[in-house]
Amino acid sequence: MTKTALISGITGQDGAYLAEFLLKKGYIVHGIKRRSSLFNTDRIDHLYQDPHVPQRNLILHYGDLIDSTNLIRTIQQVQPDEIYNLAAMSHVAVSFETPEYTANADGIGTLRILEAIRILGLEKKTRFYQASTSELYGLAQETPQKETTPFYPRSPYAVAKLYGYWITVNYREAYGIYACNGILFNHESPIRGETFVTRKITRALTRIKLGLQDCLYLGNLDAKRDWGHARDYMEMQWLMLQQEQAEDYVIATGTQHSVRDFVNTAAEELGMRLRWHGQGINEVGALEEVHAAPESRIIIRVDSRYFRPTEVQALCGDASKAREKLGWVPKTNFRELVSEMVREDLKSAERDELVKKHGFGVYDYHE
Ligand code: NDP
Ligand code: GDR
Repeated sequence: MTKTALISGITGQDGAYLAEFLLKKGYIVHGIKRRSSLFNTDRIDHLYQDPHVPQRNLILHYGDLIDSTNLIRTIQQVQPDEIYNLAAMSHVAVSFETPEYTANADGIGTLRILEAIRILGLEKKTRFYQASTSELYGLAQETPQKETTPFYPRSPYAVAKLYGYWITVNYREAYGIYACNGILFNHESPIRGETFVTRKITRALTRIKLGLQDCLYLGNLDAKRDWGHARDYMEMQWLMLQQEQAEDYVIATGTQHSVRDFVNTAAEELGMRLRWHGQGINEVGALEEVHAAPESRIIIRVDSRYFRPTEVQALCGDASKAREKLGWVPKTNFRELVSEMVREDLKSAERDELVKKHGFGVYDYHE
């Protein structure tokens, strides 16, 4: 029987990969997208189907996690077998500037969907996936972090997600809803948002290489993360909803790299040789690119505006439970991830280079 899934956050990185994955599995996929003054469906344009086509298997609905009536109506219309709650204000640094909105969308937004399931009497029909995060561990109490590691959130984003995590557990226990938390560690891809550090690096270095940008400004170069490929993590989200019992799982690669390692690996992929000046997060560090220019020049600077009031210094996950119970292992290693991101950003930088060569403006926006 054909299954129906509803994805909130379908226009985001994970939403796009998950929609593609579920469509390949034969699902009818519904997605919630926000109204925006510009088209915001770039990441799913290759899956898009004209609304005038009668038998569509990808259907988009306008909506917002801060609008309960909209969520209830959409869920009532769709009657989904599975809901994947991926929508969130997902940028940790921005959450310090918009803490109330973040709490509303990321915390209470989760409750709104769970309540909609209850109000509509779908507790036995609809399975629920919550996009939880390694940021819950924050000031990590043990390394590597697993399902039983205590939480210590370090940002308004992480605190909002903590509420989302526990309300999911609570609705599972209180009302018997099949509801799971995937505690996912950082996962990246060529369609990662441009202001997350990995994409910011691959995008900037490729543009610097082609002379489209002068300098990349970064914050804490010593932060360490467990970076995986987003594509590898999507099957897990689905698998979690196909088990007999709803449970929570950590998804991670188990390897850790610093922001500095990421920069070095991306530069190597581009054949750029970097010389580092300065150490640590409190100094103004500068890098010199000694390959492309006749004289060496500074191409990366540390800018304290990218430091966070409270930082998560290091995270590394232990996904043994997912491996043992769900048979999951990540397919892409760190080097392959960086290489793919660099390759894709180089292609788009080359397109911009061509545009510039023909006399049109190419603009850069530093957040
Ligand atoms: P993105 O930021 O790429 O996508 C977020 C999505 O949520 C976008 O579609 C965005 O819409 C939508 N959205 C934001 N606010 C609202 C709102 N109020 N109502 C409805 N939709 C909204 O995030 P990712 O794809 O990377 O992450 C997916 C989820 O997984 C998020 O919940 C994130 O917090 C979580 N997560 C991500 C990890 C990662 O490393 N990527 C790791 C662990 C958890 P729009 O396109 O209009 O902005
Ligand atoms: P994170 O990802 O906060 O882990 O959240 P991000 O890429 O933003 O930061 C990772 C680390 O890099 C440091 N950093 C910088 N970060 C950004 N964005 N920009 C910079 O210039 C910069 N310089 C250094 C940060 O301080 C941090 O330590 C991501 C999001 O996808 C969340 O939604 C998700 O829950 C977690 O991953 C797991």
